[in-house]
Amino acid sequence: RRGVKMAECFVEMNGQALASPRKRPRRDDTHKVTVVLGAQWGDEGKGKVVDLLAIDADIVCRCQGGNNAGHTVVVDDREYDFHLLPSGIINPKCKSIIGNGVVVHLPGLFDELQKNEAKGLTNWKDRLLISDRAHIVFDFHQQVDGLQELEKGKKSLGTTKKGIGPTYSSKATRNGIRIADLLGDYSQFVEKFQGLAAVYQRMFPDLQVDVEAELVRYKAFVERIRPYVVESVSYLHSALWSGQKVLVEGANAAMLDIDFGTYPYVTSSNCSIGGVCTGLGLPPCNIGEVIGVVKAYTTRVGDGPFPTELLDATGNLLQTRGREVGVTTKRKRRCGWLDLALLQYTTMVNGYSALCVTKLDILDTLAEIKVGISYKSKGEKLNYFPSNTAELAGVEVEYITLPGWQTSIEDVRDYEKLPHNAKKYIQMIEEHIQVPVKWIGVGKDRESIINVY
Ligand code: 2SA
Ligand code: GDP
Ligand code: MG
Repeated sequence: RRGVKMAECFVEMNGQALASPRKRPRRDDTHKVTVVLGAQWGDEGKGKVVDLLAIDADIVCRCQGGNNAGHTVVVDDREYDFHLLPSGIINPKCKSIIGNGVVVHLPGLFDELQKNEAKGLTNWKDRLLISDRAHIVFDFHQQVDGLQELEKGKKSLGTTKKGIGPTYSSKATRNGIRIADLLGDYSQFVEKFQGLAAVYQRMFPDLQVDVEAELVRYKAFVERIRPYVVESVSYLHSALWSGQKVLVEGANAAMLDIDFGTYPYVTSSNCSIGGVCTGLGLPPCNIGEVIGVVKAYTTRVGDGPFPTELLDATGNLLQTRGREVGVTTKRKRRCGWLDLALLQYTTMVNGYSALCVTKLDILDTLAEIKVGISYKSKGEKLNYFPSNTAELAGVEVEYITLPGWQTSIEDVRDYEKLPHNAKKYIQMIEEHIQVPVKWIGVGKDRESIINVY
């Protein structure tokens, strides 16, 4: 059939050509979504990048995670922090979808809406959509998260205690409760809730759940959320077919991915590209641009190995200049040099088509900047990213040292006007990773960004 156009193709039966040509049904591989993913341990500035790209989008979707995430958008000196809501919600033209892969704490969602309304968020009621397949995070999931951390003692993961792990556990155990269950026959919801609460009470005798009070509370949520709930797979696909532009906002980041991250010091969802497909019901052929958001240095909040961590004055300087504090928990973030061995690994997993390097301005004052480029273990250079926590914790990092630029780049908007050494820093990333840097963040505000090409 090579060389024969599809439309001219004849269907053959028993070796005989049929008289009429037919149009073959075709796969929707033309309407592609743009994806924004964290390329390190989170807090790279995904919120800001999503806000920038939302200008051209009709729909912005979250596909995984819950209100453990904290995404910041700064507009006209007003700082918005989003946890469950896609950051695109502040664009009054964008619809926002909370996809099936997200875990939703309903009281948290309504608090977040109220707080952002007070800051100026408007007409969200016409634009917010929640998948009926999304799982519900109950307060007891959050309490269990705290109890599990307590039990682990020194080996705790440093979770946000938002109930993310326990809710995804319920989902995998198949006794989780979805939005569709809440909106269906209430007596069945009651049964499921009682069953789930009883399971956790058996596992954690100290857990206090006032089942009756919770059921009254959730009954009130039924009509509050009903207007926003959709079967999001059909909704999204018909939007794509009708030519709408869809942006996907990854939460957390590749190194926190349950499969590819620094397990067990990870979150409980797939925060890499696969989570986009499973968390929204999108086939890989509909994935278009994949933008990796990379902080110009590295941060991590919570426990777990961090090969380029700086436990010295430079680490403190990055933490204070970068205002590296958790958006959800207010914990100080650990800081260190940029790690290209790590970035190479997440590039393999996510297949970035472009990078956005954020917070380059935070490096402005440094005379010299180090960058980790490879790992050695037992004297041998590694050609893979260690899966074993102890091996990763024990690697020796090989660094290169680059000269700093020691001048403020905050007001630069044109790539050519960046200091020579700042351009060298960006070029060095491109050369190592072999992915173009399309944007460079030079400040926290919406307009503090350089569009490189
Ligand atoms: P969890 O709560 O079960 O998802 O925690 C498991 C690990 O995942 C990390 N994690 C995060 N890391 C960076 N940023 C996150 N969001 C907040 C922010 C964090 C905060 O934007 O600053 O406020 O502390 C986030 N969410 C989860 C977590 O630290 C654990 O290591
Ligand atoms: P996210 O979780 O990836 O959305 O990132 P967070 O919002 O948790 O953390 C990123 C922080 O850096 C926020 O306080 C942003 O306002 C800020 N930020 C983002 N990009 C830049 C940048 O280019 N320069 C500076 N100075 N701050 C930035
Ligand atoms: Mg964050």
